[in-house]
Amino acid sequence: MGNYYQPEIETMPLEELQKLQSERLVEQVKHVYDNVPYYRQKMEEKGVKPGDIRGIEDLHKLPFITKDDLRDQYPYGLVAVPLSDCVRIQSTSGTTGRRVVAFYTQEDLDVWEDCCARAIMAAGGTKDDVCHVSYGYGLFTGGPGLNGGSHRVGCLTLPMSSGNTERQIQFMTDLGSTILCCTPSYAAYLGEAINERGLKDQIKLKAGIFGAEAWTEEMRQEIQKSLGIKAYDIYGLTEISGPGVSFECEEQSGMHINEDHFIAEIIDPETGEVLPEGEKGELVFTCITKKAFPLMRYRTRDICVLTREKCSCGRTHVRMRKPMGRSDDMLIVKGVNVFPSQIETVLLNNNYPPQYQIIVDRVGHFDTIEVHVEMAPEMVNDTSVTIEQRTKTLVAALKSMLGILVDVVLEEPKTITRSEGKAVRIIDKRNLYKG
Ligand code: DLL
Repeated sequence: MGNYYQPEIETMPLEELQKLQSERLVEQVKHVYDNVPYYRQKMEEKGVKPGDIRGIEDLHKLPFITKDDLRDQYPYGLVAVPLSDCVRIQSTSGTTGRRVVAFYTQEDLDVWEDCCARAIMAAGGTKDDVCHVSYGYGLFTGGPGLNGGSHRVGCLTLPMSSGNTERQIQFMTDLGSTILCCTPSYAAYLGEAINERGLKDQIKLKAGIFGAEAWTEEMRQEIQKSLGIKAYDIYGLTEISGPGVSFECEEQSGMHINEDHFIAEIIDPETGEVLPEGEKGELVFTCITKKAFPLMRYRTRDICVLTREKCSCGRTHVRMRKPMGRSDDMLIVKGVNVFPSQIETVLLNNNYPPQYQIIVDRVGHFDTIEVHVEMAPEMVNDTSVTIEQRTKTLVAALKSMLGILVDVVLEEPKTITRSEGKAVRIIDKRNLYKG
Protein backbone atom coordinates (compact mmCIF):
# COMPACT_ATOMS: atom_id res chain seq x y z
CA MET A 1 0.00 0.00 0.00
CA GLY A 2 1.53 3.26 -1.05
CA ASN A 3 1.52 6.40 0.99
CA TYR A 4 -0.68 8.81 -0.92
CA TYR A 5 -0.69 11.62 1.62
CA GLN A 6 2.65 13.16 0.94
CA PRO A 7 2.48 16.88 1.64
CA GLU A 8 6.22 16.89 2.17
CA ILE A 9 6.68 15.71 -1.42
CA GLU A 10 3.99 17.89 -2.95
CA THR A 11 5.45 21.00 -1.30
CA MET A 12 9.11 20.05 -1.60
CA PRO A 13 11.46 22.96 -2.39
CA LEU A 14 12.39 22.93 -6.08
CA GLU A 15 16.05 22.14 -5.47
CA GLU A 16 15.22 19.05 -3.44
CA LEU A 17 12.59 17.96 -5.93
CA GLN A 18 15.05 18.21 -8.80
CA LYS A 19 17.60 16.21 -6.83
CA LEU A 20 15.01 13.49 -6.29
CA GLN A 21 14.09 13.57 -9.99
CA SER A 22 17.73 13.31 -10.99
CA GLU A 23 18.35 10.28 -8.77
CA ARG A 24 15.26 8.55 -10.05
CA LEU A 25 16.03 9.40 -13.66
CA VAL A 26 19.54 7.94 -13.49
CA GLU A 27 18.16 4.71 -12.05
CA GLN A 28 15.31 4.58 -14.54
CA VAL A 29 17.57 5.06 -17.57
CA LYS A 30 19.64 2.12 -16.41
CA HIS A 31 16.50 -0.01 -15.87
CA VAL A 32 15.22 0.79 -19.34
CA TYR A 33 18.58 0.34 -21.06
CA ASP A 34 19.15 -3.01 -19.39
CA ASN A 35 15.67 -4.41 -19.95
CA VAL A 36 14.22 -3.01 -23.19
CA PRO A 37 16.27 -3.89 -26.30
CA TYR A 38 14.29 -1.37 -28.36
CA TYR A 39 15.31 1.52 -26.05
CA ARG A 40 18.88 0.32 -25.95
CA GLN A 41 18.95 0.40 -29.73
CA LYS A 42 17.36 3.87 -29.84
CA MET A 43 19.87 5.19 -27.32
CA GLU A 44 22.76 3.62 -29.17
CA GLU A 45 21.55 5.15 -32.45
CA LYS A 46 21.80 8.54 -30.70
CA GLY A 47 25.17 7.66 -29.22
CA VAL A 48 23.89 7.86 -25.63
CA LYS A 49 24.98 5.50 -22.87
CA PRO A 50 23.28 5.28 -19.46
CA GLY A 51 26.41 6.84 -17.90
CA ASP A 52 25.83 10.00 -19.96
CA ILE A 53 22.65 10.70 -18.02
CA ARG A 54 23.79 12.08 -14.67
CA GLY A 55 20.70 14.09 -13.82
CA ILE A 56 17.74 16.00 -15.25
CA GLU A 57 20.11 18.42 -17.01
CA ASP A 58 20.99 15.50 -19.33
CA LEU A 59 17.39 14.51 -20.09
CA HIS A 60 17.48 16.23 -23.49
CA LYS A 61 20.11 13.72 -24.64
CA LEU A 62 17.62 10.86 -24.57
CA PRO A 63 15.65 9.96 -27.71
CA PHE A 64 11.92 10.66 -27.91
CA ILE A 65 9.32 7.92 -27.90
CA THR A 66 6.20 8.40 -30.00
CA LYS A 67 2.90 6.63 -30.48
CA ASP A 68 4.42 5.09 -33.62
CA ASP A 69 7.10 3.42 -31.49
CA LEU A 70 4.34 2.04 -29.29
CA ARG A 71 2.48 0.65 -32.28
CA ASP A 72 5.66 -0.73 -33.70
CA GLN A 73 6.48 -2.55 -30.47
CA TYR A 74 2.89 -3.68 -29.77
CA PRO A 75 2.16 -5.54 -27.60
CA TYR A 76 5.16 -6.54 -25.46
CA GLY A 77 8.15 -4.76 -27.01
CA LEU A 78 8.43 -1.95 -24.43
CA VAL A 79 7.72 -3.97 -21.32
CA ALA A 80 10.70 -3.63 -18.96
CA VAL A 81 9.97 -6.40 -16.43
CA PRO A 82 9.17 -10.10 -16.80
CA LEU A 83 5.53 -10.51 -17.76
CA SER A 84 5.06 -12.58 -14.65
CA ASP A 85 5.64 -9.38 -12.63
CA CYS A 86 2.85 -7.53 -14.47
CA VAL A 87 -0.58 -7.64 -12.89
CA ARG A 88 -2.71 -5.40 -15.15
CA ILE A 89 -3.09 -3.91 -18.58
CA GLN A 90 -5.11 -0.85 -19.58
CA SER A 91 -5.67 0.57 -23.03
CA THR A 92 -6.42 3.87 -24.75
CA SER A 93 -9.94 4.84 -25.66
CA GLY A 94 -9.23 4.57 -29.40
CA THR A 95 -10.18 1.22 -30.86
CA THR A 96 -8.98 -1.02 -33.69
CA GLY A 97 -5.68 -0.39 -35.37
CA ARG A 98 -4.61 2.36 -32.99
CA ARG A 99 -4.69 0.51 -29.70
CA VAL A 100 -2.05 1.32 -27.16
CA VAL A 101 -1.63 -1.21 -24.38
CA ALA A 102 0.07 -0.20 -21.12
CA PHE A 103 1.35 -2.62 -18.48
CA TYR A 104 1.53 -2.27 -14.70
CA THR A 105 3.27 -4.07 -11.86
CA GLN A 106 1.55 -3.95 -8.46
CA GLU A 107 3.95 -1.16 -7.51
CA ASP A 108 2.99 0.79 -10.65
CA LEU A 109 -0.68 0.46 -9.72
CA ASP A 110 0.09 1.73 -6.22
CA VAL A 111 1.85 4.79 -7.62
CA TRP A 112 -0.96 5.47 -10.09
CA GLU A 113 -3.61 5.19 -7.40
CA ASP A 114 -1.55 7.48 -5.13
CA CYS A 115 -1.55 10.08 -7.90
CA CYS A 116 -5.33 9.84 -8.22
CA ALA A 117 -5.66 10.01 -4.43
CA ARG A 118 -3.70 13.27 -4.47
CA ALA A 119 -6.17 14.62 -7.02
CA ILE A 120 -9.14 13.66 -4.86
CA MET A 121 -7.54 15.22 -1.78
CA ALA A 122 -6.73 18.39 -3.71
CA ALA A 123 -10.45 18.59 -4.49
CA GLY A 124 -11.15 18.46 -0.75
CA GLY A 125 -11.76 14.71 -0.52
CA THR A 126 -11.40 12.89 2.81
CA LYS A 127 -12.38 9.50 4.20
CA ASP A 128 -15.79 10.95 5.04
CA ASP A 129 -16.67 11.45 1.39
CA VAL A 130 -18.85 9.34 -0.88
CA CYS A 131 -16.98 9.24 -4.18
CA HIS A 132 -19.18 8.53 -7.19
CA VAL A 133 -17.02 7.29 -10.09
CA SER A 134 -18.84 7.55 -13.42
CA TYR A 135 -15.84 7.21 -15.73
CA GLY A 136 -15.92 4.05 -17.81
CA TYR A 137 -14.40 0.96 -16.18
CA GLY A 138 -12.55 -1.76 -18.02
CA LEU A 139 -9.69 -1.09 -20.40
CA PHE A 140 -10.19 2.69 -20.14
CA THR A 141 -8.09 4.11 -17.29
CA GLY A 142 -10.68 6.61 -15.98
CA GLY A 143 -12.79 4.27 -13.82
CA PRO A 144 -10.02 2.07 -12.41
CA GLY A 145 -7.71 5.05 -11.68
CA LEU A 146 -10.18 7.19 -9.75
CA ASN A 147 -11.64 4.10 -8.10
CA GLY A 148 -8.20 3.15 -6.75
CA GLY A 149 -7.49 6.73 -5.67
CA SER A 150 -10.80 6.93 -3.87
CA HIS A 151 -10.02 3.72 -1.94
CA ARG A 152 -6.67 5.11 -0.90
CA VAL A 153 -8.24 8.26 0.47
CA GLY A 154 -10.71 6.02 2.29
CA CYS A 155 -13.82 7.45 0.64
CA LEU A 156 -16.88 5.27 0.34
CA THR A 157 -16.44 4.44 -3.35
CA LEU A 158 -19.34 4.02 -5.78
CA PRO A 159 -18.02 2.20 -8.88
CA MET A 160 -20.89 3.42 -11.08
CA SER A 161 -19.14 3.39 -14.46
CA SER A 162 -20.69 5.49 -17.24
CA GLY A 163 -24.22 5.53 -18.63
CA ASN A 164 -27.64 4.72 -17.16
CA THR A 165 -28.36 8.25 -16.03
CA GLU A 166 -31.48 7.31 -14.03
CA ARG A 167 -29.47 4.92 -11.90
CA GLN A 168 -26.66 7.45 -11.50
CA ILE A 169 -29.10 10.02 -10.15
CA GLN A 170 -30.83 7.51 -7.90
CA PHE A 171 -27.57 6.39 -6.26
CA MET A 172 -26.40 9.96 -6.03
CA THR A 173 -29.51 11.02 -4.11
CA ASP A 174 -30.01 7.80 -2.08
CA LEU A 175 -26.39 7.38 -1.02
CA GLY A 176 -25.51 11.06 -0.74
CA SER A 177 -22.57 11.16 -3.17
CA THR A 178 -20.31 14.11 -2.34
CA ILE A 179 -17.63 13.86 -5.07
CA LEU A 180 -18.39 13.12 -8.71
CA CYS A 181 -15.72 11.79 -11.09
CA CYS A 182 -16.61 11.66 -14.82
CA THR A 183 -15.97 13.41 -18.12
CA PRO A 184 -16.97 17.09 -18.16
CA SER A 185 -19.53 16.43 -20.89
CA TYR A 186 -21.20 13.76 -18.80
CA ALA A 187 -21.12 16.05 -15.75
CA ALA A 188 -22.88 18.75 -17.76
CA TYR A 189 -25.48 16.24 -18.90
CA LEU A 190 -26.03 14.94 -15.37
CA GLY A 191 -26.45 18.52 -14.18
CA GLU A 192 -29.11 19.14 -16.77
CA ALA A 193 -30.90 15.86 -16.01
CA ILE A 194 -30.89 16.55 -12.25
CA ASN A 195 -32.28 20.04 -12.73
CA GLU A 196 -34.96 18.85 -15.16
CA ARG A 197 -36.15 16.38 -12.53
CA GLY A 198 -36.16 19.10 -9.86
CA LEU A 199 -33.73 17.08 -7.75
CA LYS A 200 -30.97 19.62 -7.24
CA ASP A 201 -31.81 20.11 -3.56
CA GLN A 202 -31.62 16.36 -2.98
CA ILE A 203 -28.01 15.95 -4.07
CA LYS A 204 -25.10 16.47 -1.69
CA LEU A 205 -22.30 16.87 -4.22
CA LYS A 206 -19.59 19.37 -3.28
CA ALA A 207 -16.87 18.67 -5.84
CA GLY A 208 -16.30 17.12 -9.24
CA ILE A 209 -13.09 15.76 -10.80
CA PHE A 210 -13.48 16.01 -14.54
CA GLY A 211 -11.09 15.20 -17.37
CA ALA A 212 -10.19 12.84 -20.22
CA GLU A 213 -11.26 15.46 -22.79
CA ALA A 214 -10.83 19.15 -23.42
CA TRP A 215 -13.30 21.51 -21.73
CA THR A 216 -13.51 25.25 -21.50
CA GLU A 217 -13.76 27.68 -18.58
CA GLU A 218 -17.28 28.45 -19.72
CA MET A 219 -18.17 24.81 -19.37
CA ARG A 220 -16.66 24.77 -15.89
CA GLN A 221 -18.88 27.69 -14.86
CA GLU A 222 -21.95 25.98 -16.28
CA ILE A 223 -21.24 22.68 -14.48
CA GLN A 224 -20.44 24.42 -11.20
CA LYS A 225 -23.73 26.27 -11.38
CA SER A 226 -25.95 23.39 -12.43
CA LEU A 227 -24.56 20.93 -9.87
CA GLY A 228 -23.73 23.48 -7.15
CA ILE A 229 -20.15 22.20 -6.87
CA LYS A 230 -16.54 23.18 -7.39
CA ALA A 231 -15.29 21.54 -10.61
CA TYR A 232 -11.64 20.42 -10.80
CA ASP A 233 -9.73 19.46 -13.91
CA ILE A 234 -7.68 16.24 -14.05
CA TYR A 235 -5.34 15.17 -16.84
CA GLY A 236 -3.58 12.01 -17.83
CA LEU A 237 -2.99 9.52 -20.57
CA THR A 238 -2.89 5.74 -20.69
CA GLU A 239 0.70 5.62 -21.92
CA ILE A 240 1.94 7.46 -18.82
CA SER A 241 -0.42 5.66 -16.37
CA GLY A 242 -3.88 7.20 -16.74
CA PRO A 243 -5.69 10.00 -14.87
CA GLY A 244 -3.70 11.75 -12.16
CA VAL A 245 -0.59 12.65 -14.12
CA SER A 246 -1.71 16.15 -13.12
CA PHE A 247 -4.66 17.67 -11.29
CA GLU A 248 -6.05 21.00 -10.13
CA CYS A 249 -5.93 22.29 -6.58
CA GLU A 250 -8.39 24.73 -4.97
CA GLU A 251 -6.90 27.58 -7.02
CA GLN A 252 -8.36 26.02 -10.22
CA SER A 253 -5.54 27.60 -12.10
CA GLY A 254 -3.58 24.94 -13.94
CA MET A 255 -2.89 21.33 -13.04
CA HIS A 256 0.01 20.34 -10.76
CA ILE A 257 2.05 17.57 -12.37
CA ASN A 258 3.09 14.76 -10.00
CA GLU A 259 6.74 15.61 -10.55
CA ASP A 260 8.14 13.01 -8.18
CA HIS A 261 6.90 10.44 -10.74
CA PHE A 262 6.82 12.26 -14.08
CA ILE A 263 9.24 14.81 -15.54
CA ALA A 264 7.53 17.21 -17.92
CA GLU A 265 9.13 19.09 -20.81
CA ILE A 266 7.72 21.39 -23.47
CA ILE A 267 9.24 21.00 -26.91
CA ASP A 268 8.85 22.60 -30.30
CA PRO A 269 6.75 19.99 -32.14
CA GLU A 270 8.55 20.73 -35.40
CA THR A 271 12.18 20.69 -34.28
CA GLY A 272 12.05 18.74 -31.00
CA GLU A 273 13.97 21.54 -29.28
CA VAL A 274 13.23 21.98 -25.55
CA LEU A 275 11.43 25.28 -24.92
CA PRO A 276 11.78 27.48 -21.82
CA GLU A 277 9.12 27.64 -19.12
CA GLY A 278 6.09 29.66 -20.18
CA GLU A 279 6.37 28.87 -23.87
CA LYS A 280 3.71 26.98 -25.73
CA GLY A 281 4.65 23.65 -27.27
CA GLU A 282 4.19 19.91 -27.13
CA LEU A 283 4.10 18.24 -23.73
CA VAL A 284 6.60 15.41 -23.21
CA PHE A 285 6.71 13.09 -20.20
CA THR A 286 9.39 10.86 -18.72
CA CYS A 287 8.28 8.29 -16.15
CA ILE A 288 10.86 8.03 -13.38
CA THR A 289 9.23 5.52 -11.05
CA LYS A 290 7.26 3.17 -13.29
CA LYS A 291 8.65 -0.31 -13.63
CA ALA A 292 6.61 -2.25 -16.22
CA PHE A 293 6.03 0.38 -18.92
CA PRO A 294 8.45 3.20 -18.24
CA LEU A 295 8.20 5.55 -21.21
CA MET A 296 11.02 8.05 -21.58
CA ARG A 297 10.47 11.43 -23.26
CA TYR A 298 7.07 10.35 -24.55
CA ARG A 299 5.57 12.87 -26.96
CA THR A 300 1.95 13.34 -25.90
CA ARG A 301 0.99 15.53 -28.88
CA ASP A 302 -0.91 17.74 -26.42
CA ILE A 303 -0.05 21.40 -26.88
CA CYS A 304 0.46 23.07 -23.55
CA VAL A 305 2.28 25.63 -21.38
CA LEU A 306 4.05 24.96 -18.05
CA THR A 307 4.46 27.41 -15.20
CA ARG A 308 6.49 27.38 -11.99
CA GLU A 309 4.78 30.48 -10.65
CA LYS A 310 4.09 30.09 -6.95
CA CYS A 311 0.70 28.57 -6.19
CA SER A 312 -1.16 29.67 -3.09
CA CYS A 313 -2.02 26.05 -2.22
CA GLY A 314 1.62 25.52 -1.26
CA ARG A 315 2.31 22.79 -3.81
CA THR A 316 5.59 23.36 -5.58
CA HIS A 317 5.01 20.91 -8.41
CA VAL A 318 4.93 22.58 -11.82
CA ARG A 319 1.52 23.43 -13.27
CA MET A 320 0.33 22.76 -16.82
CA ARG A 321 -2.38 24.84 -18.42
CA LYS A 322 -5.40 23.13 -19.89
CA PRO A 323 -4.18 21.55 -23.14
CA MET A 324 -4.62 24.07 -25.95
CA GLY A 325 -4.81 21.66 -28.87
CA ARG A 326 -2.90 18.77 -30.36
CA SER A 327 0.10 18.62 -32.64
CA ASP A 328 -1.47 15.67 -34.46
CA ASP A 329 -4.98 15.43 -35.82
CA MET A 330 -6.44 13.22 -33.10
CA LEU A 331 -9.97 14.15 -32.11
CA ILE A 332 -11.69 13.05 -28.92
CA VAL A 333 -15.32 12.44 -29.85
CA LYS A 334 -17.85 10.98 -27.40
CA GLY A 335 -14.86 10.29 -25.14
CA VAL A 336 -13.14 8.15 -27.76
CA ASN A 337 -9.85 8.94 -29.52
CA VAL A 338 -10.46 9.19 -33.27
CA PHE A 339 -7.84 9.68 -35.98
CA PRO A 340 -9.06 10.97 -39.37
CA SER A 341 -6.73 8.43 -41.00
CA GLN A 342 -8.91 5.64 -39.56
CA ILE A 343 -11.93 7.15 -41.31
CA GLU A 344 -9.97 7.52 -44.53
CA THR A 345 -8.95 3.85 -44.38
CA VAL A 346 -12.59 2.77 -44.10
CA LEU A 347 -13.63 4.99 -47.02
CA LEU A 348 -10.86 3.72 -49.28
CA ASN A 349 -11.50 0.09 -48.31
CA ASN A 350 -15.10 0.62 -49.38
CA ASN A 351 -14.04 2.09 -52.75
CA TYR A 352 -14.93 5.70 -52.02
CA PRO A 353 -12.66 8.44 -53.39
CA PRO A 354 -10.48 10.24 -50.82
CA GLN A 355 -12.71 13.31 -50.89
CA TYR A 356 -14.34 13.71 -47.53
CA GLN A 357 -14.96 16.07 -44.66
CA ILE A 358 -15.42 15.28 -40.98
CA ILE A 359 -17.72 17.63 -39.09
CA VAL A 360 -17.67 17.41 -35.30
CA ASP A 361 -20.11 19.40 -33.19
CA ARG A 362 -21.73 19.39 -29.79
CA VAL A 363 -25.49 19.40 -29.53
CA GLY A 364 -26.57 20.03 -25.96
CA HIS A 365 -23.93 18.02 -24.11
CA PHE A 366 -23.44 15.35 -26.73
CA ASP A 367 -20.78 15.18 -29.40
CA THR A 368 -21.91 14.55 -32.95
CA ILE A 369 -19.72 13.42 -35.80
CA GLU A 370 -20.71 13.53 -39.44
CA VAL A 371 -18.65 12.25 -42.34
CA HIS A 372 -19.48 13.77 -45.72
CA VAL A 373 -18.05 11.66 -48.51
CA GLU A 374 -18.27 11.83 -52.27
CA MET A 375 -19.54 8.83 -54.13
CA ALA A 376 -17.46 7.54 -57.03
CA PRO A 377 -19.22 8.18 -60.42
CA GLU A 378 -19.75 4.45 -60.96
CA MET A 379 -21.62 4.25 -57.66
CA VAL A 380 -24.13 6.80 -58.91
CA ASN A 381 -24.66 4.82 -62.11
CA ASP A 382 -25.04 1.52 -60.28
CA THR A 383 -28.72 1.46 -59.38
CA SER A 384 -28.62 -2.03 -57.89
CA VAL A 385 -27.59 -0.55 -54.52
CA THR A 386 -29.62 2.25 -52.95
CA ILE A 387 -28.10 5.26 -51.21
CA GLU A 388 -29.64 4.03 -47.95
CA GLN A 389 -27.92 0.66 -48.31
CA ARG A 390 -24.59 2.31 -49.10
CA THR A 391 -24.94 4.62 -46.12
CA LYS A 392 -25.81 1.74 -43.81
CA THR A 393 -22.77 -0.27 -44.91
CA LEU A 394 -20.45 2.66 -44.35
CA VAL A 395 -21.93 3.48 -40.92
CA ALA A 396 -21.35 -0.16 -39.88
CA ALA A 397 -17.77 -0.20 -41.19
CA LEU A 398 -16.98 3.06 -39.38
CA LYS A 399 -18.57 1.76 -36.17
CA SER A 400 -16.41 -1.31 -36.34
CA MET A 401 -13.24 0.75 -36.88
CA LEU A 402 -13.91 3.55 -34.37
CA GLY A 403 -16.25 1.99 -31.84
CA ILE A 404 -18.68 4.92 -32.06
CA LEU A 405 -21.66 5.74 -34.24
CA VAL A 406 -20.86 8.19 -37.04
CA ASP A 407 -23.46 9.88 -39.26
CA VAL A 408 -22.64 9.41 -42.94
CA VAL A 409 -23.79 11.81 -45.66
CA LEU A 410 -23.11 10.63 -49.22
CA GLU A 411 -22.50 13.48 -51.62
CA GLU A 412 -22.64 13.63 -55.42
CA PRO A 413 -19.27 13.24 -57.19
CA LYS A 414 -17.10 16.38 -57.33
CA THR A 415 -19.16 18.38 -54.84
CA ILE A 416 -16.82 18.59 -51.85
CA THR A 417 -14.78 21.77 -52.12
CA ARG A 418 -11.24 21.06 -53.34
CA SER A 419 -8.50 22.84 -51.56
CA GLU A 420 -5.50 24.44 -53.19
CA GLY A 421 -3.28 23.80 -50.24
CA LYS A 422 -3.79 21.33 -47.45
CA ALA A 423 -7.24 19.78 -47.61
CA VAL A 424 -9.56 20.95 -44.84
CA ARG A 425 -10.72 17.56 -43.70
CA ILE A 426 -11.82 18.35 -40.18
CA ILE A 427 -14.28 20.98 -39.07
CA ASP A 428 -14.50 20.91 -35.29
CA LYS A 429 -17.22 23.33 -34.27
CA ARG A 430 -16.91 22.62 -30.54
CA ASN A 431 -14.16 25.20 -29.86
CA LEU A 432 -12.91 23.13 -26.96
CA TYR A 433 -9.44 24.50 -26.76
CA LYS A 434 -10.16 28.17 -26.19
CA GLY A 435 -10.18 27.75 -22.37
O1 DLL B 1 -8.22 10.11 -21.01
C1 DLL B 1 -7.04 9.37 -19.04
C2 DLL B 1 -7.95 10.13 -18.17
C3 DLL B 1 -9.06 9.52 -17.63
C4 DLL B 1 -7.67 11.46 -17.84
C5 DLL B 1 -9.90 10.23 -16.77
C6 DLL B 1 -8.49 12.17 -16.99
C7 DLL B 1 -9.60 11.55 -16.45
P1 DLL B 1 -6.52 8.43 -22.88
O2 DLL B 1 -7.80 7.77 -23.27
O3 DLL B 1 -5.25 7.73 -23.15
O4 DLL B 1 -6.47 8.68 -21.31
O5 DLL B 1 -6.50 9.88 -23.55
C8 DLL B 1 -5.44 10.78 -23.30
O6 DLL B 1 -6.90 12.68 -23.55
O7 DLL B 1 -3.46 12.99 -24.42
C9 DLL B 1 -5.37 14.43 -23.93
O8 DLL B 1 -5.36 14.73 -25.33
C10 DLL B 1 -6.79 14.10 -23.49
N1 DLL B 1 -7.06 14.56 -22.12
C11 DLL B 1 -6.99 13.83 -20.99
N2 DLL B 1 -7.32 14.62 -19.91
C12 DLL B 1 -7.56 15.87 -20.41
C13 DLL B 1 -7.94 17.11 -19.82
C14 DLL B 1 -7.33 9.44 -20.54
N3 DLL B 1 -8.16 17.26 -18.52
C15 DLL B 1 -5.67 12.10 -24.01
N4 DLL B 1 -8.10 18.17 -20.65
C16 DLL B 1 -4.63 13.13 -23.65
C17 DLL B 1 -7.89 18.06 -21.99
C18 DLL B 1 -7.40 15.82 -21.81
N5 DLL B 1 -7.56 16.92 -22.60
